Amino acid sequence: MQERLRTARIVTLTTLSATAAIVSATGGWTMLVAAALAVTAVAIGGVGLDRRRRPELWVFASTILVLQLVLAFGALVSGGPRSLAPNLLAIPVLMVAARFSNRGLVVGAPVSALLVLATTLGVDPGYVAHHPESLVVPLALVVCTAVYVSPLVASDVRHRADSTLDQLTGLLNRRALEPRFAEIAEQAALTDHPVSVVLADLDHFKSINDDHGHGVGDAVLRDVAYAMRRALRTFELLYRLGGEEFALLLPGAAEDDAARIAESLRVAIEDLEVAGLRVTCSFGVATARGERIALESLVGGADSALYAAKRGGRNRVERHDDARVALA
Ligand code: GH3
Ligand code: MG
Ligand code: MG
Repeated sequence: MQERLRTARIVTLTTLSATAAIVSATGGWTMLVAAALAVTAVAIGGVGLDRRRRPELWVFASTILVLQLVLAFGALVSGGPRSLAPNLLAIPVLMVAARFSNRGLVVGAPVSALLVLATTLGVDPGYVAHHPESLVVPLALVVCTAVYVSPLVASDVRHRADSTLDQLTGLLNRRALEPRFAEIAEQAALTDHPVSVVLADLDHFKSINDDHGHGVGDAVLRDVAYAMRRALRTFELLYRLGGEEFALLLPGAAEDDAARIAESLRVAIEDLEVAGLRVTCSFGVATARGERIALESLVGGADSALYAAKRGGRNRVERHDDARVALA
């Protein structure tokens, strides 16, 4: 998400800085200082985000809240209720909605509204009494922005929740697996063709995150997914189950075919280099045929084979039958 909003963030900050520069040409240099503060805060706020325990809170405190305070400062030094600057306090409301959904709006919008009150009514109540538009216009902007953006954000969140595509890798996700498997199982029952499932789990992936940061971990996941996709044919369906775990659905593939395909993926990953790093992956293969092919038992078989591959030293392919022998 942080990535998706990068351009919007840069354009917004540039626009606000240009606004401050134009205002400072006639109204004093303090606005420029405010803009410089905002840009610095947002730039620092983005540093090392990957390694923070609660990146969301950090973004809120270092980006949204700082921007709100800087805009309020700009409103104060440019004339409080006499200035148009309190109107700008609607911008962080949009930013908080885009970044945090409606949870963030509940905090971000009231903060902007309070700052509008503080920079108008709090500075010169007499002026506001004679010019109520100096308070109600920025307040209306903040309220209407929050009210209008809220259902849009909610629908975006719902849309993403319904999506069958994994955002990071572009692969199909777990939600897409079940309905597709049901179709394949139905066909297999009619034709008596085998169905294989391959589970893949990257080896020691946690240490990549720990040693090089979450951003590098994500790049590795993207490149590994792409390398696997390229090594497969179009009807061999690859899913990201979550984290560094993938599933491959192979309609019509018997044990040997599935193990061979898994081996080609293992080699494709082994040959890959991402940001100077090398990764390996372990695979578990299970095959079923006949009338009653169940996703759960097939995935369960592939999972115990995968466990055997991990126990056997990783960077290898194990079959469910082999796994049973290995686990016995
Ligand atoms: P093993 O060889 O036994 O599989 O060891 P491992 O370190 O790969 O296994 P473990 O399951 O302990 O670690 C999985 C790690 O995957 C933990 C988590 O930090 C990381 N992870 C999960 N989802 C994501 C993601 O979307 N992006 C990144 N960068 N890391 C993720
Ligand atoms: Mg795992
Ligand atoms: Mg792993």
